[in-house]
Parts: sequence; C-alpha cells; structure tokens
Amino acid sequence: MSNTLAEKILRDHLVSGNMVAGEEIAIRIDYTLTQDSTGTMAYLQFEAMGVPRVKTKKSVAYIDHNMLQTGFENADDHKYIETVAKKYGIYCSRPGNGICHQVNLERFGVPGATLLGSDSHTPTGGGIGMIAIGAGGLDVAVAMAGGPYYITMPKILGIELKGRLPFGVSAKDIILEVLRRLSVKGGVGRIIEYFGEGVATLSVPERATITNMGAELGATTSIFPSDEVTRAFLKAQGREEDYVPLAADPDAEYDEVITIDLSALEPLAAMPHSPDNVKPVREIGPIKVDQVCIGSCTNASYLDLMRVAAILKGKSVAPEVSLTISPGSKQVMTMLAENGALADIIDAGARILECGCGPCIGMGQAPRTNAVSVRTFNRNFYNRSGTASASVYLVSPETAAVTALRGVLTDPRDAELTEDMLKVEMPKSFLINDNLIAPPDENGETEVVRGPNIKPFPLGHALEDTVTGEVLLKMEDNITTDHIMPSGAKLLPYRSNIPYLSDYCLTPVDPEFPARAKARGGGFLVAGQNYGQGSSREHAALVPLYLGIRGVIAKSFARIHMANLINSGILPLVFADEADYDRIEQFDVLEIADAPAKVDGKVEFTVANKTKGFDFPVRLEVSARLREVLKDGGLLNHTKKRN
Ligand code: MIC
Ligand code: SF4
Repeated sequence: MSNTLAEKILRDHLVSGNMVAGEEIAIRIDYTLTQDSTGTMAYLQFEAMGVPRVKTKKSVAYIDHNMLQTGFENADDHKYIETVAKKYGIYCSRPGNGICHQVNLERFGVPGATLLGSDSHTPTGGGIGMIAIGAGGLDVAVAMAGGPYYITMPKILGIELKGRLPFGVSAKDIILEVLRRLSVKGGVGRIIEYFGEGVATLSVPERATITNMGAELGATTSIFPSDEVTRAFLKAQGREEDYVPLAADPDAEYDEVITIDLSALEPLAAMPHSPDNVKPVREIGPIKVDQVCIGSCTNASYLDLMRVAAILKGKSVAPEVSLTISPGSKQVMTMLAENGALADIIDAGARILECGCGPCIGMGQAPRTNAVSVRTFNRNFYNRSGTASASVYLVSPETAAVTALRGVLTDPRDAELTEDMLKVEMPKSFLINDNLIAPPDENGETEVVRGPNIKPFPLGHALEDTVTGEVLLKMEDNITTDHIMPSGAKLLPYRSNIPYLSDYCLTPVDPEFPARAKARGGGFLVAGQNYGQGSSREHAALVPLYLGIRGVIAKSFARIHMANLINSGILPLVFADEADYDRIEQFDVLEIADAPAKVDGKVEFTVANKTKGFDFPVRLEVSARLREVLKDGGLLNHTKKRN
C-alpha cells in the first residue's frame, strides 16, 4: 500500500482507530512543547494529574511570550515554570533563549517523530519532517503524562511545488499564496503535505515559514519531506544522528492536490484584518508606513535576518518609520553579532528587541493611533497589535526591510537590490551553546515555587438535565481567540488568573459582555463560521466556562478551540441548518431538555428557542469518547471519574 508521508508517520504512532478521514484516531506523542503563556495552566493541570515524571521522550518548557516584567506576575510565572519543569523531568528554555518554534527546529526537532505543543504554531516543526500539532494545554499535559493524543483523521492535501522562487520572492510569499487560494478555513480537517521538485530548493527555515502559517489555514498540521537539505541543517546543528530520510511513496495518493509554480510567484501581503486577505504588494501600492516589525516564529531565522541585514547595510530607516527586529533565538542573535550583521542592522536605525514573540502578541510596540504597521508575522487579527485602530500588513522579511527604508510599502523588486545581496549560504555549522536550556533534576526533589498571581482554574460540572440560558452574544464569522480572550502586554501576565481575565472576555466584540454574563449567571454564545480560529489558548474556553457559558452554537468551529471547549465541558454545537442562525437573536432564551440523553448518542438533536417559540436542529459532531467527556463536565472531571 502506498502512503503519503503524513500517513506513514501517523501509522508508526497509531495507538487506536482506523486511519480513515473523519474517524477518531489516537497517536503516541514523542515530544511536547509548552510556552509560558499557555504553559502555566498546562503545568497546573499536569500537577493535578499526580504523575511523578513526564513519560515522553523529551518535553521542553519554553519561556518566550510573557517577556515584559512590568510587575511580579510574569516573573512569578517564569519561576513556577522553571521549577515545575525541573521537578517533573522537563527541559526549560529560559527567557532570552528564543521563540519556542525556532529553538525547537534548531535544538530538538526530529524528522519522523510526533510533537504536541500548547501553541497553535507548533506545526512549524513540520519544516523538519515532524508531525507537529498544536493543542490546548490540557491535551499537552495528558501527553506528558503518557496518554495518547486524539484527533479526527484529517484528509491529506498535497501541495506540489514546481520550479524555483524568483529574485525578491520568498517562502513567506508561498504560504501567503496558499492562504489567498484556500482562505483561513481552507485547511480545516486537513494535513497539508508539500512535495515536488520545488521542495529541494527550500532550506529548513524556509520550509518552516510555510508550515508555521499552515496554522492560519486552520490545518491540523503541515509537513515537508526530510531530505539532504534536512540532513545538512541537522548536521550544522551538531545533530546529524537525528536525521532520517522521509518522503511520500512515489505513487502516494493525496485526497486533494494543488500545484504552485514557484517561478510565477510575486511578493504578496496580507491586508487588515485577516491573514487570507492577500494581494500583490505592487497592487496595494506605496501606502505610507509608520512601523515595521521583523521577527516572530514565522520569519526570524538566521537566513531571514541575514537578508534583512544585507538590505539595511549602509542605509537608514526612513525618518517616519520605527523598525523593530526580534531575532528568533539566541543562536540567531549571537551569529548575527559575530559576523557583523547585527551592527549593520543597528547602524541603519533598527530597534533591537530581545529574542521572543514581542510585538507579535502585543508584548510591547503597540503602534500609534491609526498607524500602518508592516510585519513579518503570521497574524494581523483585529486589535492583536494592541492598537485597535492600527492596520497591520503581513509580508516577507525582504518586503519589510525595503519598506522600512522607503517609508512606503515596497515590492523588493522595485528597490535597488542585487541577486548577491539576497544570496545567503546556510552555515556549515551553527553556533551551539545550550547554556539557557536548563535540564531537569535527577530525582524530582526541586521545590515548585508559586507566586500569589497563580489562582485555581475553573472545573466544569456534570451536564445538567436541562441546559438553559440566554444568548449572551451573537457573533459573525471568523471570530478569533484574540476576540474571545485578548492577549497583549496588559493581559498576558494574568494567564494563570482566570477570574482576572474574565473581565476582558469577548470585549473586542462587545465591551458589556463580561458584566452581562456575570449578571445572568451564564448562558449561550452564538457564532458564524470558523469560530475560535487562531491561538491554542485554552483560556478562550476556561474563561467562558468561568462566566457560566454552557454551550456555543456556531456554523462551524476551528479545530483546537473546539477541543478546548470540550475539554472544559462546554457544548460545541453546529447549526444543522445555517439559516437558523438568522432566526436567533441576542437575549433569546434557549433550552436543551434531556441534555445527557441527547449528548449520549445523538449526532443531531433540537434546541428550543423559548423566546421565539420554535425548535431548531443542531449537530454534535464528536466521538463517543468525547460525549462522555462532555457529560462528565470536561476532561479533568472525566479522568478523575474514570480513575
Ligand atoms: C499566538 O500566536 O496567538 C500565541 C500567543 O502564540 C498563541 C498561544 C497563546 O495564546 O498563548 C497560539 O498561537 O497558540
Ligand atoms: Fe509567538 Fe507570535 Fe509565534 Fe505566537 S505567532 S508563538 S506569539 S511569535
């Protein structure tokens, strides 16, 4: 039987189920990663499971998001993560070492292995040939405790890459082209597997830029083959022994295939406020720019920043532009410092930030009112930058650098660049110094340190006979987790404090929502397509749970958020007939009678609209296992009950 690469790796890790698209399968997880803004909660949940030591091959806790220490809160969370990791057998990548996905590629990623991470961009690891999946913290905690990870077997979408990128066009433009074609929901229920002659022309970090933004397509994950390019990268990282050659069988059959001719691509940009709102840079034209930010897990590799340095060398950032650079890792930053590229960047007038997520998650550098901000990041959702009135454009590092010099959005082909400037050789050996990666202790005797900001997390309760309540908010399509639970410098310090966060839930949609939910003691949410796209943050489920939300009725859900709702014991219901969305209004009272019996076995059942006096059908498209989880009021309750 011939297989795609994704199928081969999944089969190697299959614990239960049939690998038929749409059916639930369980896979063994080799590696896990957490980052600090989801990690505190994940480790609190791991501790609640009472397992003395992680059972994975290796688990790594990264500290890269909540880097501003404007109060004790982030520093307390860092200390908690560092000590909890040490105690339970987990490596800790300390603040300053870099963005989890970049460091994972450099120091930990292994072709053919599985990685589960409490961050939606975990699929970056697909650039090195891993099946790397983003999930909520609780699912990662379960994997650390040795449990399998359950997914709905996706379809495999093959993307054939032909030809080679022309001058001035970069890997970012490939994934922006995929987003332009498929949209932010085009990857839902799919693994995206790249193949074809164009693959060999791309380095590992370039492949990782592409798999990284598969998250924006809603895909379960994305993957590239592991080939001689992968071997050279691992060798240069001193890890050649981790290399295995991996590819799809030559006659593998994909469920769907699309072809991209790399030589026909041009520089693209995603316009406000969605990563799929893509147009050619030349077509958007020379709009005036206030801020340029280069960095993030998408575009902060050595290769990216060497090209940026070559473009900036000997020039000056335009007078009205603020340019920030956040290197992806300590390895990248040190190498740029050693070879002089960092001096070129600083000399041009860039503001160097530390190695971390920084402005990508609104950890500082919020742009001015009505600003145009051009970024090499992966998300330009409304308000994510920290300034609601700002317009954020997503571009390649080359486009960002020439734009910073000109002060207007510029296609790199229209700037005075030469082929030589953009030609960066991959290093034969990277600079390796893992002194910011703390190993676990030998005997689990480390004392876990908890600060006063760490509050207990809410637990769901068993499904009641009648689930009833008002529609507390009716929302449009494509609501993101940045709407549901905003982040940024002001709120990220409270990721281990759900009561505090609850006052901000869904406020970008309706500032009155938290007060209303509290006054009514909970109820329902109604939404359009792709509800909960974006982040893996389970806070987008835990905070609604805290506010008493019992069910979300939507036209469709994003994968990770739907799993987080179920893990929290909140019913994720899909309109059987989308037209019913229009018949429901905010404040209507809804009721699900005999809820446990319905949830137990029925894919389709009715909800009564008590206010308007009609019943409408909804679908609960989950496995028998998840129905039990929902009846028990979430995964932790379910696990406790089972034990
Ligand atoms: C993001 O890019 O939105 C984040 C911040 O990395 C999130 C995780 C989080 O909310 O902490 C993600 O992508 O999962
Ligand atoms: Fe960090 Fe941004 Fe990447 Fe999320 S998308 S992991 S915030 S750099």
